[in-house]
Amino acid sequence: MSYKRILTVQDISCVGQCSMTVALPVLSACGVETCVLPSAVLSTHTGGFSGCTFRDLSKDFPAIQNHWEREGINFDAVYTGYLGSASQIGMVKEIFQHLLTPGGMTIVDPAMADNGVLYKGFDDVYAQAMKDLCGCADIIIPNITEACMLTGTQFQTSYNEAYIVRLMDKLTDLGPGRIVLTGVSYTPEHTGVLVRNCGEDVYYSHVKLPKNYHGTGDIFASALVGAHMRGISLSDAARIAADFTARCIENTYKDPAHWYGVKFETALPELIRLLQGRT
Ligand code: PXL
Repeated sequence: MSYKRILTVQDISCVGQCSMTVALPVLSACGVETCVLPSAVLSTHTGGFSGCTFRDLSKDFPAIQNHWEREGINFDAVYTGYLGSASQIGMVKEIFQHLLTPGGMTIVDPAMADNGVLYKGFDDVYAQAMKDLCGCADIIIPNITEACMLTGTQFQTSYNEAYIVRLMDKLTDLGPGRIVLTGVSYTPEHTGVLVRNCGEDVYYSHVKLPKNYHGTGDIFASALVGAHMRGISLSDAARIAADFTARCIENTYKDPAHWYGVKFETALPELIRLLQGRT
């Protein structure tokens, strides 16, 4: 297996088991060297705690990028998640242009919304800037809410396959070569992911567990990116990431005190097992 180096750009939510605090361990478990650029530091994530602190780190980006360029540091992939501000998104585009190895990959999880609404602190200007970033990416990993916001589509809680295919077509029109749409659920008992790879759609579904948690989108995206960086095809990486995420939820939902995230650490051995012998 070749050893790849990735840069992930997302926030540090100090408490909450999401974004950077899951991306770093999950990518490391996948055997990928993981460098980090924190977009912002928050005391907790914004979903369920009240009064969290927020420090945008955009001002540090140019100096960090310059230093890396002087050192000749570059990356096989840049993977972005929750970003600090609309103006920071422009800085991320600079990073895409200057810090990738030739043929390096850009992967954008437009982490900004769920259940039909934007996360606290984001607005239309941010959503428009994210749309622009998605247009520059090789792979995007939106959920259905984000896909609707990126494409100006009315969000629906119930839908059919034609609605989802139309959504995928509109996402394709934005420009990314490959799309992994998450949370695609055609029956109440199942949920899944739809992967569009070079015009071909592959759907993978599994049993829906009884609770939703913050951070599971980040866990899915990190495992997907880590598995794909090992050389596993995007659709197989999506299966592995979906099975891993389901296991994280399974290991958590019976503990009502653990409401703010999933106990992903307990499922890391399962992720490593799913990857074994694959590359
Ligand atoms: O998991 C997405 C996420 C990441 N970072 C922060 C968040 C959220 C979701 O609410 O609030 C700070």
